[in-house]
Amino acid sequence: AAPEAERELTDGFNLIIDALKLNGLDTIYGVPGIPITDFGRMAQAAGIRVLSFRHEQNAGYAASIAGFLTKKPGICLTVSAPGFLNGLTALAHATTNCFPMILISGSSEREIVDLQQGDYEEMDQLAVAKPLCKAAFRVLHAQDIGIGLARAIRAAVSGRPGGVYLDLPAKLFGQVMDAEEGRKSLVKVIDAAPAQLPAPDSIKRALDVLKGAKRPLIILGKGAAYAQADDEIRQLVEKSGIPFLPMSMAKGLLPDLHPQCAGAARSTVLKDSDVVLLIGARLNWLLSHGKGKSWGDQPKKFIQIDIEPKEMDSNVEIVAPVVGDIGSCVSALLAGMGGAWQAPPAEWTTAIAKKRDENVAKMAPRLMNNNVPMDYHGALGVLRTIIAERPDAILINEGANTLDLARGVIDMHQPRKRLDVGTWGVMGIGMGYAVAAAVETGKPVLAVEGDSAFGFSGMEVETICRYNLPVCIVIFNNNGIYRGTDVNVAGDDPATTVFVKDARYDRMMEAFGGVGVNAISPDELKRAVNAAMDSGKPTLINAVIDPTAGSESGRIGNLNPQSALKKK
Ligand code: OXT
Ligand code: ADP
Ligand code: MG
Repeated sequence: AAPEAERELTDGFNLIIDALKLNGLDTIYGVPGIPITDFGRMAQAAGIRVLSFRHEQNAGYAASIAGFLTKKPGICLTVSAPGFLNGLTALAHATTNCFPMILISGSSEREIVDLQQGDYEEMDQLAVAKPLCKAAFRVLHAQDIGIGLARAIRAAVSGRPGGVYLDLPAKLFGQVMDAEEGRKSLVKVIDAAPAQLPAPDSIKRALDVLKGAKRPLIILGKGAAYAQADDEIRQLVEKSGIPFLPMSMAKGLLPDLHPQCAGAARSTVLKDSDVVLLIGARLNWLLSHGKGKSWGDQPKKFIQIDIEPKEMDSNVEIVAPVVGDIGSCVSALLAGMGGAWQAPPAEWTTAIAKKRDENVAKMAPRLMNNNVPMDYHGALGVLRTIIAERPDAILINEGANTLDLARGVIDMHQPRKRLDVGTWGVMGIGMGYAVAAAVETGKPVLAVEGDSAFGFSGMEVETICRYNLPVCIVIFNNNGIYRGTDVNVAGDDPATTVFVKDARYDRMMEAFGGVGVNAISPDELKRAVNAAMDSGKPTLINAVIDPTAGSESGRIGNLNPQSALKKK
């Protein structure tokens, strides 16, 4: 053996970088600081793209949506206690939405943390993270870095995807070991998300139920978009002739203008269907838990395709559970359908088409209005045309009215192009998603943001300018949350839902060298967005919206609690 002094050595810093690269994880979203500043520098020098944010929550949201878009875990890197906690909201969001993500946080010294002796940024991060993510691991020895990262990757992407926490104490980075031993300790994860084939019986059962349907419906959720089984899903829909309803982030999986799309007849298909095939969509609040008024009083049979067996019967009985990955399950259904398949009764499909055409016709004139100040429909009519002309652009959307109306008005034409607030209806995803969408796809990004929603991540416009990303932000500025007109009758403070009147968000963009535009009419908005999309320059358009135009909580006002005691 070579004498100690001549042996080639490596350390924790390099082993983490090597382990990430070995597994194709080539992008990190984070915020630097003790103990990970040098790690970020070294990772950048080693060819990993390291994007520095202004707040860890936004870096975390970026990592979460990178996971959704790529099926690889998005990586978020933070410092200890406060940085970790800032990132943790996004990790919990990733877990809730079934997006694969790994939050890597530096942490303080175990000996001091465990005796609670008051270390710099002391916190038992592993314990805090555990209940909020799918799995949490800590690596104490350099020789375990390879295995630690492998476990994190597998936990994030296999089965139902989710968030994983990886705790790296400061001391680990500087630990030195023999370079050859270090190389051998790394693990390239093979088949990180193995196909999970459905049981043949479950396929037969599902097809039997589907064959007996008079008014069948397919609901596509964001799990179906995530699965990237686009061709198989399209074949299933078209071969079966069954109308489909896309959940928000599944819009575009098949085009919204597809003749079988029932998006514009939502209430009709939920109420009147008799058999519902759920593909990667949960029967949670967004689907009224599969029961109650929105589902009508016709008896329903649910077939559900999901990779998570525990999802079955979560809210109502699932008569035909199909457990497996969506690609394998849909392929098996297609094979089982054989050559000929009886299309659903024309009575059903024409009833849906009628309702859809009515709703579309009702909306059409509102989208053409050229009102000043703009209302939501006038402004969204313009954006809808822009997305139709640029179908590969990515649309990011958050707010209340800004979210709910944009979801209905802006048709999507390609899979995974609509990214929004997801399962929690969370405000603050906007700028993090915009950065990751631009970085991961190289496509132009249009972020349609309520003025409140934007405020949760607004400082990241600096990040967008710094990396010169092709992001156009349109702020629907109605002076507040839901509306800009509330008045506080009890004192001088402004009402809780209103902001500074007539604020000029466009000037924030100019502060960092981006393009800022104030648009007061649909025509101005159209010109400004097209210019931004053509130039690819970071742009923020302050779209002035009538402060009276919105409604309380958008389309979900019914969720606000009411008290019998409330004064009339
Ligand atoms: O069939 P019917 O007749 O019923 O018609 C339906 C469709 O068929 C039809 N339709 C169409 N018609 C014609 N043409 C087309 N193309 C078409 N497509 C559809 O339209 C209707 C409606 O269809 P839709 O939308 O599909 O169906 P519906 O009934 O709405 O669906 C139900 C849901 C539940 C699936 C849907 O509503 C949904 O997905 N909702 C998501 C809602 C959501 O997540 N909201 C965000 C949270 S709200 C609130 O919590 C806010 N906060 C608090 C807060 C949050 N969230 N987070 C954090 C960290 N802190 C605090 C805050 C602070 S919102 C908010 C800020 C708001 O202010 P902003 O300034 O940002 O925004 P503004 O409101 O603009 O001021
Ligand atoms: P939406 O909000 O669009 O209705 P949800 O987030 O509620 O969608 O549901 C997504 C579902 O998709 C989750 O239950 C998740 O387990 C499932 N899922 C995610 N990826 C896959 C996959 N590759 N195969 C099968 N199911 C998946
Ligand atoms: Mg608003």
